[in-house]
Amino acid sequence: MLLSASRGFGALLCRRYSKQHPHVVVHPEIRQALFEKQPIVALESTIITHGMPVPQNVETALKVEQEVRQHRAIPATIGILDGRIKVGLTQEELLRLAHKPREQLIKCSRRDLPYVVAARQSGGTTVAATMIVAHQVGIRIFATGGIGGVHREGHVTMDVSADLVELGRTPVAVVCSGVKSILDIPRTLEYLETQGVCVASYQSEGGVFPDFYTRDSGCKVPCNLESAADVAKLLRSWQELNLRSGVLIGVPIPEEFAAEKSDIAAAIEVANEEAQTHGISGKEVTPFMLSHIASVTKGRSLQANIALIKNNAAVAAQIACALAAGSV
Ligand code: PSU
Ligand code: MN
Repeated sequence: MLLSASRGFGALLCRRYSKQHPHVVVHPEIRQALFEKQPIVALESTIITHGMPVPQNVETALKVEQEVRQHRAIPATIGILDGRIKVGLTQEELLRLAHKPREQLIKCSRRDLPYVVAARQSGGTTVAATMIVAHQVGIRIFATGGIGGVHREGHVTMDVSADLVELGRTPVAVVCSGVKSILDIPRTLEYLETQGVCVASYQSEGGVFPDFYTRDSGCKVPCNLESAADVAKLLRSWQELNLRSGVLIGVPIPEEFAAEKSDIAAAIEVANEEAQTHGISGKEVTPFMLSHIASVTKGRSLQANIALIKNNAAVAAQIACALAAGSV
Protein backbone atom coordinates (compact mmCIF):
# COMPACT_ATOMS: atom_id res chain seq x y z
CA MET A 1 0.00 0.00 0.00
CA LEU A 2 2.75 2.37 1.08
CA LEU A 3 4.82 1.38 -1.91
CA SER A 4 2.04 1.91 -4.40
CA ALA A 5 1.21 5.25 -2.80
CA SER A 6 4.80 6.37 -3.20
CA ARG A 7 4.81 5.08 -6.79
CA GLY A 8 1.75 7.22 -7.29
CA PHE A 9 3.65 10.25 -6.02
CA GLY A 10 6.52 9.30 -8.32
CA ALA A 11 4.12 9.41 -11.25
CA LEU A 12 2.79 12.76 -10.05
CA LEU A 13 6.33 14.09 -9.94
CA CYS A 14 6.79 12.76 -13.45
CA ARG A 15 3.75 14.66 -14.73
CA ARG A 16 5.08 17.83 -13.10
CA TYR A 17 8.47 17.45 -14.82
CA SER A 18 6.95 16.78 -18.18
CA LYS A 19 4.86 19.96 -17.91
CA GLN A 20 7.72 22.17 -16.76
CA HIS A 21 10.45 20.50 -18.79
CA PRO A 22 8.79 18.82 -21.76
CA HIS A 23 12.08 17.66 -23.29
CA VAL A 24 13.45 16.02 -20.16
CA VAL A 25 12.82 12.31 -19.54
CA VAL A 26 13.62 11.10 -16.03
CA HIS A 27 14.30 7.38 -15.56
CA PRO A 28 11.78 5.79 -13.15
CA GLU A 29 14.55 4.81 -10.69
CA ILE A 30 15.71 8.42 -10.49
CA ARG A 31 12.15 9.70 -10.21
CA GLN A 32 11.54 7.38 -7.29
CA ALA A 33 14.87 8.30 -5.68
CA LEU A 34 14.06 12.00 -6.00
CA PHE A 35 10.70 11.49 -4.37
CA GLU A 36 12.25 9.50 -1.52
CA LYS A 37 15.11 12.01 -1.14
CA GLN A 38 17.67 9.28 -1.67
CA PRO A 39 21.26 10.29 -2.46
CA ILE A 40 21.74 10.80 -6.21
CA VAL A 41 24.87 11.75 -8.16
CA ALA A 42 24.51 13.30 -11.61
CA LEU A 43 27.13 12.36 -14.24
CA GLU A 44 27.91 14.10 -17.53
CA SER A 45 28.18 12.53 -20.98
CA THR A 46 30.55 14.76 -22.99
CA ILE A 47 33.24 12.63 -21.41
CA ILE A 48 31.65 9.69 -23.30
CA THR A 49 31.00 11.44 -26.62
CA HIS A 50 34.02 13.75 -26.86
CA GLY A 51 36.34 13.33 -23.88
CA MET A 52 37.57 9.76 -24.27
CA PRO A 53 38.19 7.29 -27.10
CA VAL A 54 36.12 4.14 -27.68
CA PRO A 55 36.10 1.73 -25.81
CA GLN A 56 37.50 3.47 -22.72
CA ASN A 57 34.61 5.95 -22.84
CA VAL A 58 31.89 3.33 -22.26
CA GLU A 59 33.99 1.27 -19.85
CA THR A 60 34.67 4.35 -17.76
CA ALA A 61 31.07 5.55 -17.82
CA LEU A 62 29.88 2.17 -16.54
CA LYS A 63 32.63 1.92 -13.92
CA VAL A 64 31.84 5.40 -12.66
CA GLU A 65 28.16 4.46 -12.26
CA GLN A 66 29.24 1.31 -10.39
CA GLU A 67 31.45 3.37 -8.12
CA VAL A 68 28.49 5.59 -7.18
CA ARG A 69 26.35 2.53 -6.42
CA GLN A 70 29.12 0.90 -4.37
CA HIS A 71 29.06 4.01 -2.21
CA ARG A 72 25.30 3.69 -1.74
CA ALA A 73 24.12 6.50 -4.00
CA ILE A 74 22.22 6.35 -7.28
CA PRO A 75 23.97 7.43 -10.50
CA ALA A 76 22.08 9.57 -13.02
CA THR A 77 24.04 9.92 -16.24
CA ILE A 78 22.58 12.76 -18.31
CA GLY A 79 22.73 12.84 -22.11
CA ILE A 80 20.66 13.64 -25.20
CA LEU A 81 19.24 11.00 -27.54
CA ASP A 82 17.24 12.08 -30.60
CA GLY A 83 16.34 15.37 -29.00
CA ARG A 84 15.21 13.84 -25.69
CA ILE A 85 17.20 14.95 -22.65
CA LYS A 86 17.61 11.80 -20.58
CA VAL A 87 18.25 11.81 -16.85
CA GLY A 88 19.53 8.36 -15.91
CA LEU A 89 20.57 6.82 -19.23
CA THR A 90 19.99 3.08 -19.24
CA GLN A 91 22.94 0.88 -20.16
CA GLU A 92 21.38 0.33 -23.57
CA GLU A 93 20.98 4.08 -24.12
CA LEU A 94 24.50 4.75 -22.92
CA LEU A 95 25.88 2.23 -25.41
CA ARG A 96 23.73 3.69 -28.17
CA LEU A 97 25.12 7.16 -27.46
CA ALA A 98 28.71 5.97 -27.22
CA HIS A 99 28.61 4.01 -30.47
CA LYS A 100 26.99 6.61 -32.68
CA PRO A 101 29.36 7.94 -35.34
CA ARG A 102 31.17 10.83 -33.69
CA GLU A 103 30.27 13.26 -36.46
CA GLN A 104 26.61 12.78 -35.51
CA LEU A 105 27.22 13.61 -31.87
CA ILE A 106 27.06 17.17 -30.62
CA LYS A 107 28.93 18.48 -27.63
CA CYS A 108 26.06 20.26 -25.91
CA SER A 109 26.62 23.17 -23.62
CA ARG A 110 23.90 25.67 -22.57
CA ARG A 111 23.87 27.45 -25.92
CA ASP A 112 23.50 24.20 -27.89
CA LEU A 113 20.45 22.79 -26.11
CA PRO A 114 17.70 24.53 -28.16
CA TYR A 115 18.90 23.44 -31.60
CA VAL A 116 19.88 19.93 -30.54
CA VAL A 117 16.39 19.40 -29.11
CA ALA A 118 14.65 21.09 -32.06
CA ALA A 119 16.57 19.03 -34.63
CA ARG A 120 16.13 15.80 -32.60
CA GLN A 121 19.90 15.35 -32.51
CA SER A 122 22.02 13.43 -30.01
CA GLY A 123 24.99 14.41 -27.95
CA GLY A 124 26.87 14.59 -24.70
CA THR A 125 26.06 17.23 -22.12
CA THR A 126 28.97 19.31 -20.85
CA VAL A 127 29.34 20.27 -17.21
CA ALA A 128 27.26 23.40 -17.89
CA ALA A 129 24.41 21.54 -19.61
CA THR A 130 24.48 18.70 -17.08
CA MET A 131 24.20 21.23 -14.24
CA ILE A 132 21.19 22.85 -15.89
CA VAL A 133 19.34 19.56 -16.28
CA ALA A 134 20.33 18.26 -12.84
CA HIS A 135 18.98 21.43 -11.26
CA GLN A 136 15.76 21.27 -13.27
CA VAL A 137 14.94 17.85 -11.86
CA GLY A 138 16.27 18.49 -8.33
CA ILE A 139 19.66 16.72 -8.25
CA ARG A 140 22.17 18.66 -6.16
CA ILE A 141 25.43 16.71 -6.51
CA PHE A 142 27.31 16.11 -9.72
CA ALA A 143 30.63 14.31 -10.27
CA THR A 144 33.00 14.61 -13.20
CA GLY A 145 36.71 14.54 -14.07
CA GLY A 146 37.42 18.15 -14.88
CA ILE A 147 35.45 21.23 -15.76
CA GLY A 148 36.17 23.67 -18.57
CA GLY A 149 38.06 26.84 -17.68
CA VAL A 150 39.84 29.90 -18.97
CA HIS A 151 42.07 28.84 -21.84
CA ARG A 152 45.68 29.91 -22.01
CA GLU A 153 45.55 33.26 -23.82
CA GLY A 154 41.85 33.23 -22.93
CA HIS A 155 42.15 36.83 -21.79
CA VAL A 156 42.88 37.66 -25.46
CA THR A 157 40.79 35.05 -27.32
CA MET A 158 37.85 35.21 -24.84
CA ASP A 159 37.83 31.42 -24.80
CA VAL A 160 36.33 30.96 -21.37
CA SER A 161 34.24 27.84 -20.79
CA ALA A 162 30.52 28.27 -20.29
CA ASP A 163 30.97 25.86 -17.33
CA LEU A 164 32.33 28.75 -15.27
CA VAL A 165 29.37 31.02 -15.95
CA GLU A 166 27.00 28.15 -15.24
CA LEU A 167 28.64 27.59 -11.87
CA GLY A 168 27.88 31.23 -11.20
CA ARG A 169 24.18 30.85 -11.86
CA THR A 170 23.06 27.30 -11.19
CA PRO A 171 22.91 25.84 -7.68
CA VAL A 172 24.55 22.43 -8.15
CA ALA A 173 27.64 21.17 -6.33
CA VAL A 174 30.26 19.89 -8.77
CA VAL A 175 32.86 17.42 -7.52
CA CYS A 176 35.89 17.30 -9.85
CA SER A 177 39.68 17.35 -9.98
CA GLY A 178 39.79 20.97 -11.07
CA VAL A 179 40.72 21.96 -14.58
CA LYS A 180 43.38 20.51 -16.81
CA SER A 181 46.64 22.37 -17.00
CA ILE A 182 45.99 22.80 -20.73
CA LEU A 183 44.02 25.71 -19.28
CA ASP A 184 45.06 28.69 -17.22
CA ILE A 185 44.34 27.59 -13.65
CA PRO A 186 44.98 30.89 -11.82
CA ARG A 187 42.76 32.81 -14.26
CA THR A 188 40.08 30.10 -14.00
CA LEU A 189 40.01 30.56 -10.23
CA GLU A 190 39.88 34.35 -10.66
CA TYR A 191 36.92 33.97 -12.98
CA LEU A 192 35.13 31.67 -10.55
CA GLU A 193 35.63 34.25 -7.84
CA THR A 194 34.09 36.92 -10.07
CA GLN A 195 31.14 34.61 -10.66
CA GLY A 196 30.72 34.16 -6.91
CA VAL A 197 31.33 30.42 -6.96
CA CYS A 198 32.16 28.84 -3.60
CA VAL A 199 35.35 26.85 -4.28
CA ALA A 200 36.79 24.34 -1.83
CA SER A 201 39.46 21.67 -2.00
CA TYR A 202 38.96 18.21 -0.50
CA GLN A 203 41.62 16.46 1.58
CA SER A 204 44.28 18.56 -0.05
CA GLU A 205 47.62 19.16 1.64
CA GLY A 206 48.09 22.88 2.14
CA GLY A 207 44.56 23.73 0.96
CA VAL A 208 45.61 24.02 -2.68
CA PHE A 209 43.37 23.46 -5.66
CA PRO A 210 44.16 20.25 -7.60
CA ASP A 211 45.82 20.22 -11.00
CA PHE A 212 43.86 17.38 -12.62
CA TYR A 213 46.66 14.91 -13.52
CA THR A 214 48.70 16.01 -10.52
CA ARG A 215 47.62 16.93 -7.00
CA ASP A 216 48.82 20.47 -6.60
CA SER A 217 48.22 23.47 -8.87
CA GLY A 218 50.02 25.78 -6.48
CA CYS A 219 46.83 27.88 -6.23
CA LYS A 220 45.34 28.35 -2.78
CA VAL A 221 41.58 28.17 -2.33
CA PRO A 222 39.63 29.75 0.53
CA CYS A 223 38.59 26.50 2.15
CA ASN A 224 39.74 22.88 2.49
CA LEU A 225 37.40 20.16 3.73
CA GLU A 226 38.56 16.93 5.31
CA SER A 227 35.49 14.67 5.15
CA ALA A 228 32.23 14.08 3.30
CA ALA A 229 30.42 15.17 6.47
CA ASP A 230 32.30 18.51 6.37
CA VAL A 231 31.31 19.01 2.72
CA ALA A 232 27.68 18.19 3.57
CA LYS A 233 27.82 20.83 6.32
CA LEU A 234 29.08 23.41 3.83
CA LEU A 235 26.37 22.41 1.34
CA ARG A 236 23.67 22.75 3.98
CA SER A 237 24.73 26.34 4.64
CA TRP A 238 24.90 26.95 0.90
CA GLN A 239 21.30 25.73 0.55
CA GLU A 240 20.07 27.77 3.49
CA LEU A 241 21.71 30.90 2.08
CA ASN A 242 19.88 30.33 -1.22
CA LEU A 243 22.59 32.08 -3.22
CA ARG A 244 21.51 30.43 -6.48
CA SER A 245 25.13 29.87 -7.51
CA GLY A 246 27.06 26.62 -7.64
CA VAL A 247 29.77 25.07 -5.49
CA LEU A 248 32.98 23.54 -6.78
CA ILE A 249 34.76 20.86 -4.78
CA GLY A 250 38.28 20.12 -6.03
CA VAL A 251 39.42 16.58 -5.24
CA PRO A 252 43.10 15.79 -5.92
CA ILE A 253 43.85 12.66 -7.94
CA PRO A 254 44.82 9.77 -5.60
CA GLU A 255 48.60 9.83 -5.06
CA GLU A 256 49.20 6.41 -6.65
CA PHE A 257 47.63 7.50 -9.96
CA ALA A 258 49.14 11.00 -10.18
CA ALA A 259 51.16 11.68 -13.33
CA GLU A 260 54.62 13.21 -13.60
CA LYS A 261 54.24 16.98 -13.85
CA SER A 262 57.01 17.25 -16.46
CA ASP A 263 55.49 14.42 -18.55
CA ILE A 264 52.17 16.27 -18.74
CA ALA A 265 53.75 19.67 -19.29
CA ALA A 266 55.73 18.36 -22.27
CA ALA A 267 52.64 16.69 -23.78
CA ILE A 268 50.66 19.92 -23.41
CA GLU A 269 53.33 21.88 -25.27
CA VAL A 270 53.18 19.42 -28.18
CA ALA A 271 49.36 19.39 -28.21
CA ASN A 272 49.25 23.20 -28.08
CA GLU A 273 51.51 23.52 -31.11
CA GLU A 274 49.46 20.92 -32.98
CA ALA A 275 46.23 22.77 -32.18
CA GLN A 276 47.69 25.99 -33.52
CA THR A 277 49.06 24.31 -36.66
CA HIS A 278 45.64 22.81 -37.36
CA GLY A 279 43.78 26.04 -36.57
CA ILE A 280 41.62 24.36 -33.91
CA SER A 281 39.26 26.76 -32.14
CA GLY A 282 36.05 27.02 -30.14
CA LYS A 283 34.46 23.89 -28.74
CA GLU A 284 36.90 21.68 -30.66
CA VAL A 285 39.87 22.82 -28.56
CA THR A 286 39.30 20.68 -25.45
CA PRO A 287 38.60 17.34 -27.23
CA PHE A 288 41.56 17.94 -29.58
CA MET A 289 43.95 18.64 -26.70
CA LEU A 290 42.70 15.65 -24.69
CA SER A 291 43.26 13.16 -27.47
CA HIS A 292 46.70 14.57 -28.32
CA ILE A 293 47.86 14.49 -24.72
CA ALA A 294 46.67 10.88 -24.46
CA SER A 295 48.67 9.89 -27.52
CA VAL A 296 51.84 11.82 -26.55
CA THR A 297 51.79 10.27 -23.05
CA LYS A 298 51.09 6.84 -24.58
CA GLY A 299 47.81 6.51 -22.74
CA ARG A 300 49.18 7.43 -19.31
CA SER A 301 47.09 10.60 -19.16
CA LEU A 302 43.98 8.58 -20.00
CA GLN A 303 44.67 6.10 -17.18
CA ALA A 304 45.09 8.97 -14.73
CA ASN A 305 41.89 10.54 -16.06
CA ILE A 306 39.91 7.31 -15.51
CA ALA A 307 41.31 6.85 -11.98
CA LEU A 308 40.43 10.36 -10.88
CA ILE A 309 36.89 10.26 -12.26
CA LYS A 310 36.19 7.05 -10.36
CA ASN A 311 37.58 8.59 -7.20
CA ASN A 312 35.49 11.75 -7.69
CA ALA A 313 32.36 9.63 -8.18
CA ALA A 314 33.06 7.82 -4.89
CA VAL A 315 33.62 11.10 -3.04
CA ALA A 316 30.47 12.63 -4.56
CA ALA A 317 28.43 9.57 -3.52
CA GLN A 318 29.71 9.89 0.05
CA ILE A 319 28.82 13.58 0.06
CA ALA A 320 25.34 12.85 -1.35
CA CYS A 321 24.80 10.23 1.38
CA ALA A 322 25.96 12.61 4.13
CA LEU A 323 23.68 15.34 2.79
CA ALA A 324 20.68 13.00 2.47
CA ALA A 325 21.22 11.63 5.97
CA GLY A 326 21.10 15.15 7.39
CA SER A 327 17.96 16.16 5.55
CA VAL A 328 15.70 13.26 6.59
N1 PSU B 1 37.71 18.40 -19.15
C1 PSU B 1 38.12 17.13 -19.24
N2 PSU B 1 37.41 16.24 -19.98
C2 PSU B 1 36.27 16.59 -20.62
C3 PSU B 1 35.82 17.95 -20.50
C4 PSU B 1 36.56 18.80 -19.77
O1 PSU B 1 39.12 16.80 -18.65
O2 PSU B 1 35.65 15.76 -21.31
C5 PSU B 1 34.53 18.34 -21.14
C6 PSU B 1 33.48 18.56 -20.05
O3 PSU B 1 32.23 18.08 -20.49
C7 PSU B 1 33.44 20.08 -19.94
C8 PSU B 1 33.71 20.47 -21.35
O4 PSU B 1 32.21 20.57 -19.46
O5 PSU B 1 34.69 19.57 -21.82
C9 PSU B 1 34.20 21.90 -21.46
O6 PSU B 1 34.30 22.24 -22.78
P1 PSU B 1 34.55 23.77 -23.18
O7 PSU B 1 35.94 24.06 -22.68
O8 PSU B 1 34.43 23.80 -24.68
O9 PSU B 1 33.51 24.57 -22.46
MN1 MN C 1 35.71 27.26 -25.26
